[in-house]
Amino acid sequence: MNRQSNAFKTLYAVVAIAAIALAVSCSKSAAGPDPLSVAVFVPGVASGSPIYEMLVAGAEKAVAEIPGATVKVIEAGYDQSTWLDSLRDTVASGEFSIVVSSNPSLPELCAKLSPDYPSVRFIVADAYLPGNPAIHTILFNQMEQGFIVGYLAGLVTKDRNPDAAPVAGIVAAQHYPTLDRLIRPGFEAGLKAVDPEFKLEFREVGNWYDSAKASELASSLYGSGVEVILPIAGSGGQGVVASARENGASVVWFDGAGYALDPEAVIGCATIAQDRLVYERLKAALSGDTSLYGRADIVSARDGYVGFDPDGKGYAALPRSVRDALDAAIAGLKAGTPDFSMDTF
Ligand code: RBF
Repeated sequence: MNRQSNAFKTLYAVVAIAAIALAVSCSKSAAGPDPLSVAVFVPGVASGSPIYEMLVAGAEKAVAEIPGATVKVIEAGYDQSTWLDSLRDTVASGEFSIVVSSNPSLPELCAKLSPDYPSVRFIVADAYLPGNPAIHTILFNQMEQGFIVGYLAGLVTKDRNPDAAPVAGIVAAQHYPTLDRLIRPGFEAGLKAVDPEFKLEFREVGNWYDSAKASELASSLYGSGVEVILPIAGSGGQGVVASARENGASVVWFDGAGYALDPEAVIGCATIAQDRLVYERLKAALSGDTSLYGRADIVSARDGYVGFDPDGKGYAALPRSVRDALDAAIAGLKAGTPDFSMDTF
């Protein structure tokens, strides 16, 4: 009898302790992570990819301006098959209220994890997913961005080789929807606005870092008479620049920081204001603006998020007539001609 009542006492004690532990852990998760704690999730490696370097810079600037806010940068590396697990580790740490990222494939991963981590909010640039109450996405109108450098590539090619069959190149890491549906068609539209006879040569590297392979692909294009190539290859794009330098040919660059790679080979850079965009959206979120979530915005040349950086030696060295024609085309684009505006993607 005595032994039995002791056993019951022990059982009660165990149940009571378990209940207290459960209550404590519940109250902890109900309180949730620090509302000013931010993770910047880089799906790749920041160095060498301006779109990611600007993501980090924009987020750090926003956090620096909000008293008490903190930021941690997490680089997930180039193996896309590991991104979901890295993102899960990030949100499951319980450390972060806001995860900021940039990549077209990210919203789907955020949407998968979100139901299990309801207190976490996601801001994803360079992406499009409407209607998820935990996720804000912003897409750049990259048809405009492609058009700007396509037009420049067309002008320069015709200026240097007026009698040759007009051709230009893209060296891309891989196929994905924004490339296939916006960047490439925009680039082609720019070329054809100069001369409807333009042909586009497209080559695929297979990853976002192999500059040796990108350089090989570029060299064979330059060797076949291509004058200007657009790399969409992350840090692999540096191989295209190296090949252009060796072949006395040219590169048009995307996103930002292009001229720093080579003062002569890089003749133009179509920009996105990713750093300003990330700064603005994260600052709003940290200031308590919850209206962002659920929204999928599209930003464009008209509102200044897509443009052109003229401040490079390679651009300054182009003939005046080419630069004037590009200026006119960019002014036209901002005024809506051609009209690449889009409400959805
Ligand atoms: N762009 C980069 O500059 N660096 C990268 O490492 C990179 N990785 C990407 C991975 C995936 C799966 C996808 C869909 C796109 C990636 N991009 C990367 C391209 C990026 O989203 C954007 O389209 C280009 O930077 C042109 O603005």
